[in-house]
Amino acid sequence: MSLTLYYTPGACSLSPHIALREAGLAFDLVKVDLAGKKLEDGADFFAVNPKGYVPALRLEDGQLLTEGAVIVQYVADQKPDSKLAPKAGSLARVRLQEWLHFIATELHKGFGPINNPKSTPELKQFFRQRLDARFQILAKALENKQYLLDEGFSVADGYAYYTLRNLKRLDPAALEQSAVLAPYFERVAARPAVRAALEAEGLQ
Ligand SMILES: N[C@@H](CCC(=O)N[C@@H](CS)C(=O)NCC(=O)O)C(=O)O
Repeated sequence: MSLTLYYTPGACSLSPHIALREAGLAFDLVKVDLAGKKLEDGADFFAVNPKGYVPALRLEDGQLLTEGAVIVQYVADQKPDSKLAPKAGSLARVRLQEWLHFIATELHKGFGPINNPKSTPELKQFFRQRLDARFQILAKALENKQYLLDEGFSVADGYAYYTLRNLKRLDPAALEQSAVLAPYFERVAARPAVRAALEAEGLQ
């Protein structure tokens, strides 16, 4: 059995999708309709992943791995030569985990209350300002740097790229006007593995 990534086009499953392609691993893609919780063949997605969300990665032994920030580290560790993550147990690895956790909890999940139709305009404004401040932290870290880790492109950059796509959709000017985040976004987007992932998901 080969690796299988359960994904939804443009969702946060794009991050492990990028990691799988950057690592050069063989894998299958299975599309999930998140609204209907169904696979393309009509199968119940909850039967695959009881959590009901993407990403989920079926491993070669049949186990299911969930949580994007963890899946990308598993993928990186399958191909250490691809240098998508520093060695497990090193402080550099903990720094990567620090970024992945920040991206997951502050950037990725920071969009939820802004996009939630039940949020009042005041709440949306509060969460929008907070999210902008969090993206400033990302921008500050990327000043004079190509990628988040000194070692070069890592799985954290693939995940950060996904959150910047969300920012671009929410407020294109916020990304375009950032002298740091705009070129970083283009730099990641130009990577062959990222372009291949976007094309496979039918995205631009
Ligand atoms: N804790 C999960 C959250 C993943 C997540 O938010 N997935 C979204 C797509 S970006 C989803 O599938 N949402 C559907 C739902 O929650 O029902 C992770 O970090 O991987």
